[in-house]
Amino acid sequence: MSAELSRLSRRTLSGVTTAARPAYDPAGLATGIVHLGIGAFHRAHQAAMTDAAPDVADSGWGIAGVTQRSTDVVDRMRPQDCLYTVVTRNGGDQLDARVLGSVTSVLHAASQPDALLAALSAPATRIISTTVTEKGYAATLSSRTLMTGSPLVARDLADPQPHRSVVGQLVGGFAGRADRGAPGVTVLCCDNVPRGGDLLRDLCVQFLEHWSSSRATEVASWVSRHVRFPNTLVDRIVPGTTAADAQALTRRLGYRDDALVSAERYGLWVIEDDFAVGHPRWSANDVRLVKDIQPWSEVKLRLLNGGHSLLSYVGLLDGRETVSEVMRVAWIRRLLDAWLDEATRSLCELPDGLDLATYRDQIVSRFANDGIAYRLDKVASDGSLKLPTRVGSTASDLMADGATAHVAALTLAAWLHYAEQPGTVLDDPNADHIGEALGAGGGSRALVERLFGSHGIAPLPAVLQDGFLDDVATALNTLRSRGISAIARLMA
Ligand code: CS2
Repeated sequence: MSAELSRLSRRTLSGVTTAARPAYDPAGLATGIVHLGIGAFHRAHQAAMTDAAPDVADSGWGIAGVTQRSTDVVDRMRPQDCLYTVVTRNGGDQLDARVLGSVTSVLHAASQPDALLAALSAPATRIISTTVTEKGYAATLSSRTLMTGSPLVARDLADPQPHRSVVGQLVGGFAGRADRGAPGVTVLCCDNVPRGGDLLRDLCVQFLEHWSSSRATEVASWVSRHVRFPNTLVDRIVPGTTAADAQALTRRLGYRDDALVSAERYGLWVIEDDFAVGHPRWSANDVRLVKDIQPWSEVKLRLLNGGHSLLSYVGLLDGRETVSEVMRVAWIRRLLDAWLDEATRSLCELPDGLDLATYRDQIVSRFANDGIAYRLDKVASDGSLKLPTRVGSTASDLMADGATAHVAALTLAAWLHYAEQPGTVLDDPNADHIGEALGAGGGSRALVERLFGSHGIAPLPAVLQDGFLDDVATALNTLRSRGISAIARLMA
């Protein structure tokens, strides 16, 4: 049926009556931001907040979105002049739909390296932002080091105009800016990586140290003088839009939109106020500018993201499919409460202006939102990268204080037990190594060591190496011998 409907574009925009339309003329919007990784999350989060900024058009804060290798987003957005709809729902049948015009173009990095480097080094580009997921930085997160041997990084290190890896693209852009005498630029890392701005700066510095170009020293000095890397925290639950969901929404909206994104209504972006040359006048409801991100990011990564991970592995072992579905299982809800208590106890400092009790209630109702279907297997992906920062950090602050971290231990054990189920196909950059570790035999403690030991696949800090890893092995033994119903009984 959607083939008969007109497709969203600048030509058809004036006919849209079922969704709010941009408050400015998208055709005249100039570009001031280049975003690496224009997936659903960016479109529903940073691009939506920038679209709503009152000076988006006057100050030229349009976004050139970059997709790395797949052309899927290009095919979805270019025929629509990069217009797309964000649908937000808080449960029930009510929805709020908005057409956004803040994306001005979509570039395909693999086939358009020159256009990419030109956009990154354009004098009008004042912000370069990234959402490429934890694995997209080609870094060992535990030691915060660039994987100089990874194929894309290695090729970029040998190239005077690097453009294949994310860090190579940034450095290629900086070199172009230095050449053109372009102004400085702010880099915003918008992934769930603690102190992601500091990480990206360190990775760029490491790249420059290994770069074969004779310009490496000159560009390094330009970067230290002209580039800011404030840390940020991003928060909005954005499940991928399923075909069935897209079809139902198309019917309600009355036009075809192949780039539509659905998300929850809640959205928050916290950014350290350290910009090289300005930023959009984002609404204070959307964006908080702060001095130090650390307390914000610890609260969110531990309570929300850690809670998500716990629900995903326990829920999958219990045969469930979505986050809102597991929230209706009474014992899992109680387990989430136990996690929220544990994660709260681990916090060293609370963010200024955040009411923790309200934030906690919000997490529970956001997870229970049945207006969005967030699949547990999506949250379960990339556990080897996600778990140390969400759950390992919680456990290490608790254990350093002499406290226990039982729910953290159970979460890690549930991940391993989920991974070893016969039907599981792990979506994780370390899937091969994890498969080998699972196949190596030797009992639960040995497996836990291969995963989380100091030289393991997802190494945890020294303070967790003894007692805590024993707790993970004990929880794994319980799951192996008595299954997930043992935990259900414990929480009854
Ligand atoms: C989730 C996050 O998939 C996951 O790992 O925990 O994507 C989460 O939905 C976002 O960080 C919410 O801001």
